[in-house]
Amino acid sequence: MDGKSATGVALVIAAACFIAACIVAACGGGKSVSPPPPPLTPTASDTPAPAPGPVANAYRLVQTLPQADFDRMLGFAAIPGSPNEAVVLTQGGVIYRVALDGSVPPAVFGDVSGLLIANPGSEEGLLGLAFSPTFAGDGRVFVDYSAGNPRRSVLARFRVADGAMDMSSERIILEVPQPFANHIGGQLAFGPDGFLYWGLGDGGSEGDPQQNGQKTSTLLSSILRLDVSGDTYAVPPTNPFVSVEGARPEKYAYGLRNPWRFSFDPATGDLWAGDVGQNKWEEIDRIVAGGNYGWSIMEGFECFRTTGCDQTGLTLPRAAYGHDFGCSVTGGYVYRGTAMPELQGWYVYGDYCSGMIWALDTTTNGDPVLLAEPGHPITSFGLLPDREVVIISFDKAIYQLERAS
Ligand SMILES: [Ca+2]
Repeated sequence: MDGKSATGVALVIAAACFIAACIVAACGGGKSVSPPPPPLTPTASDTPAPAPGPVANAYRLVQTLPQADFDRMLGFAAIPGSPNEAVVLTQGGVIYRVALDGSVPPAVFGDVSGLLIANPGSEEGLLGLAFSPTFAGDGRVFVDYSAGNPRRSVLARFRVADGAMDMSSERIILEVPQPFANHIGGQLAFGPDGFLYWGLGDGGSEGDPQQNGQKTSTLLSSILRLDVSGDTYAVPPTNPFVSVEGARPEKYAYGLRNPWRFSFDPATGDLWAGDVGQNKWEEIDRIVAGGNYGWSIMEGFECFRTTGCDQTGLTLPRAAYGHDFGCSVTGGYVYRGTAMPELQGWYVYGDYCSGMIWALDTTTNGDPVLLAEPGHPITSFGLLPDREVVIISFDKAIYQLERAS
């Protein structure tokens, strides 16, 4: 997809269908919800923020790492122990190794394209990667990809040797059937507890037809937490559902529609996710153990079900925005860099369809602040070794935020 062509509204919506979990929502719809929409930031309180924070619309994006100009980039990870190197993920399955100072040309780090489902849907492919927290010792890297026959999400481990993934070293850790080709999830991240967190959407189609959102018996609609320090995986005994009859013990949190991108605050270890909405609301959630984030009873702060909207036990979003501001949230990172101190402790995120970028203060209940609206189709965010944030886009470029004046 040529990002430059994606400036028209129709093309932006069409582009959204490549990755956005609101694909069916954007192109189909038909659901109606009777209650009036809540305000865009219903969690806003009258408590003033203790710090000045960012000034609205005072930022711009500048391209960085221009050597990373690959088709369909959707992930970025600094290589542990290599302060000048990162990997860039492409949906088609090739993972590139990139020198941050541009001193050497990019090289192929790994290639799972031959493992992917034939004729993948627009949301399928290589979708996530995480380096082992003990990478220097074990050389392990974990990836999520979409496989076929039957359609499924695969969590696999590879060994890195001589600067690249040994593709013959694949070890399948866990596979999850995917009934449809959308709402795949795919994010992988290690928490400060050393466990691997894996995001999975509701199984797809539209409106949660299998009602996976509220099932504790499925691995879908969840963020899983796995101990992958051994040869395969084990369930951490402290996982919240290990003692719940009929529940999958791998689940860490659920009621998520498509937690496409999530991350841990590098300072506090808190887990923040962007959960992609259906027809109306995109949400930011602070994920806690055992949390039920409401889908498909709720979409954002609003009832999605027209009957039986029992909100007992549900955790509502930290923030939500309506589809007049986008159509598919891309979760980012809590800023812990130094270049923009006013953003310290603010969660930076964006929208794939509108290209808008916001930040919200993780220490208050204040309103999100619009940082910039450059219009790029943002697929992911990443962290440089110095914790500065990069923004990954389907227009074949990587960007960084900077103050416009
Ligand atoms: Ca929710």
